[in-house]
Amino acid sequence: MAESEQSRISRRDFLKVGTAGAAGLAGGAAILQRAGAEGGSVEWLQSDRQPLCAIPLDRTGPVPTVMGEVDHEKNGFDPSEILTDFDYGKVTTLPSGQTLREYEFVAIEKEIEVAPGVPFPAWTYNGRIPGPTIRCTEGDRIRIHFSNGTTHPHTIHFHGIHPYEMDGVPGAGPGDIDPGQRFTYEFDAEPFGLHLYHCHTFPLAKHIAKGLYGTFIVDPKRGWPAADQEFVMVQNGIDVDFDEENEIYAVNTVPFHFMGNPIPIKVGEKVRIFLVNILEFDPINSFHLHANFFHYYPTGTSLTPTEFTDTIMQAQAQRGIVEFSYKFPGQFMFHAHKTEFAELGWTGLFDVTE
Ligand SMILES: [Cu+2]
Repeated sequence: MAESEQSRISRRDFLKVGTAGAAGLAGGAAILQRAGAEGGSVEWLQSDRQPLCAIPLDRTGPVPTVMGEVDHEKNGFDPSEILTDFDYGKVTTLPSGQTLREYEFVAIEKEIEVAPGVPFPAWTYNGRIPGPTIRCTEGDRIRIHFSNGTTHPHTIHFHGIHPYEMDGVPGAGPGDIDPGQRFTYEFDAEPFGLHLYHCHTFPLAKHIAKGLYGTFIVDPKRGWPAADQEFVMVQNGIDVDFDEENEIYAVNTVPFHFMGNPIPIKVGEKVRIFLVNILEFDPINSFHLHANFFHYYPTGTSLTPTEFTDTIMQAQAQRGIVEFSYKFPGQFMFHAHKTEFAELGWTGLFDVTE
């Protein structure tokens, strides 16, 4: 093994710490144990390469989880609120009768507490990861006033159908939007479905991994079939120590958030999840629902599901609509069935009650 490889602490070393102990770690990760608040063992995964990377894990329950909560208020967003935080923009009507939705987007450099005690120097749209969930109807005119308040060039590249100069890539239209500059992206929302947007400045992986992405929902003209609850879940990960591997995985950024904060639903309610995968550095992600099956609509571009299953996978930028209802009450897990990701944060619970 090359010296440089020996001195690296991979995410797999993080995983090993919890099972085999620290003795065999090549990279110098240390495990510190102390008594947990409720008598259990708490492990602090600590890398001596990046001293800030210490994640307190509680393995006393049936599944590992993070101890404590991040400061959602200071972060400026809460993963639970992102579930239902649909942004319909400032709505007016154009002379043609077309609905116009306007949004203000600002790229902001901001430190985000991605896990308790773990700061991450993020690049964000409007101070949050993921950025605002844009929600509109097929055929609406979308106008995004974008300001770059950071020290690096950025863009917004939307998935969807739009003119070349609105594609948000270097060389097209205004290309990179430089620090302090402003540009308005404008296009008609099509096709209906579940889409996303992200920065497309190079190096692309870095600009995405730092946090510049969000969900873009285009409702069909006649709407979706009725649902009792709708949730946005953005599958992502955080490369805490900048080694181009993720150390933690999540939906809506904070690992294990929905273990400590289960999502309440009722038996028989129809639940719709807008599920997006923006995970950088890993080729695939996946979603598995416990004790249930769901209908899956890839990209949300058809009202007819392609699958009735309990597990789907998504490559980066793939997304789809997941619909189900629960037959029995209980606390049911949902998680990546890439189980390594599940144990590094991509695990949550639905709290299903009568
Ligand atoms: Cu960027």
